[in-house]
Amino acid sequence: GWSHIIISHRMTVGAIKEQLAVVLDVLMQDGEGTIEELIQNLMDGAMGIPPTVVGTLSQIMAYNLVGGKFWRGAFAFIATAEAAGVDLTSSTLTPSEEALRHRAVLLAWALEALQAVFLVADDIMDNSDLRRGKPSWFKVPGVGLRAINDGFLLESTCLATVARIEEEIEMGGDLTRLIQKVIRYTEIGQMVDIESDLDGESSIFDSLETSMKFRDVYESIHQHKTAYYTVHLPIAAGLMLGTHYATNKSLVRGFESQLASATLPIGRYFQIQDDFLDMFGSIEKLGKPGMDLAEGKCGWTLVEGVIKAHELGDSDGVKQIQANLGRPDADSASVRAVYTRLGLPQLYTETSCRLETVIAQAVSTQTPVARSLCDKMMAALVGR
Ligand code: DMA
Ligand code: MG
Ligand code: MG
Ligand code: MG
Repeated sequence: GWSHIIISHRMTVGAIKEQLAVVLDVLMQDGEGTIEELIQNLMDGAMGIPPTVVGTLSQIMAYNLVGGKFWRGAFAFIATAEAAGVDLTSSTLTPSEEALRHRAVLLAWALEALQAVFLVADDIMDNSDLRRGKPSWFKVPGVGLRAINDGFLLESTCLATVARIEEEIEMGGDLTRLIQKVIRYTEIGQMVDIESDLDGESSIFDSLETSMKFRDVYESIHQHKTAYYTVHLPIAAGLMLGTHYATNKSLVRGFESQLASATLPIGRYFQIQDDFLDMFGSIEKLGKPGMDLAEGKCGWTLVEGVIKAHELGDSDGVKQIQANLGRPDADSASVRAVYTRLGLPQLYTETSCRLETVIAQAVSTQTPVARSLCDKMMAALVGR
């Protein structure tokens, strides 16, 4: 399993939790000031903007950027620091290290703004009422579908902030190209996610053979909608910024595909957890309701659940899942009981262990800094 590998890299679940707490402190130190700066970047060149608009923007950002785990931002910060070889959480930084810290904080918030766009849109598409324990942005009274433009603004906030970092230190556009690529893949993933929604009529219920075809579909969805922006982007973006600081050079061409051989499986691991917890986690802990059954999501839980039911010849189980899939009035508790009878929680543990071995292998071929970052990401995920 992963635990001995984490230990061999001297990164334990406890250690990463401590580091994340320290980093989050730094990132939140002047949250209001950072939001103000994000808004300045967004508004750069715009004229005659009423002050109320700025006030609304800061509400949008305070609501949608804060209150989550801030993992993506924290990992971008850690990656920047490790690539630069500077402890950016230290209280004694030189002026040039201080400038790097400031940019690492902005990068972290920019990536959280991007995460916020995807969540605002995702909750509209998935019909989710709750996010991070409070109403989804489009469900907030008075917001509704203007959330669409708010989402565009959050995306522009990310791009404008990254563009500014790149201009100031002459990074040459690598970071912007990376983010644009990641946005594109995430959008494609969300498109495939929506298009692949299933209901009781789906061929997944026909036979073991037809159900197995859906494995490739959810793997592709996971890779595109989640792995790029959740795991690959924070690490790759931080590496770009920190490396530029340390060497005044860009990373070599091809570094990203090498990195992706580890970050993408880690991202798929993340989304398998998300799919599993959608059915087996608690709303209190997750801060969001499980919508995947009612929405008919082609995810790990449904596909592996139906495959297992076919394998075990549990036609009653197949029928129960079929009767509830894609229905707004879906009875989660009874479907959860079917999944439990089929041994899905055990399968989840086995699948996670197997994927941990695959990931450990991919991580072992990375550069030392990338290896350390991937280990930390895994330690954080294993412990969640
Ligand atoms: C997550 O999909 C992907 C994006 C791009 C937000 P999801 O609908 O499973 O996310 P959640 O479970 O958080 O609604
Ligand atoms: Mg979704
Ligand atoms: Mg969703
Ligand atoms: Mg989910």
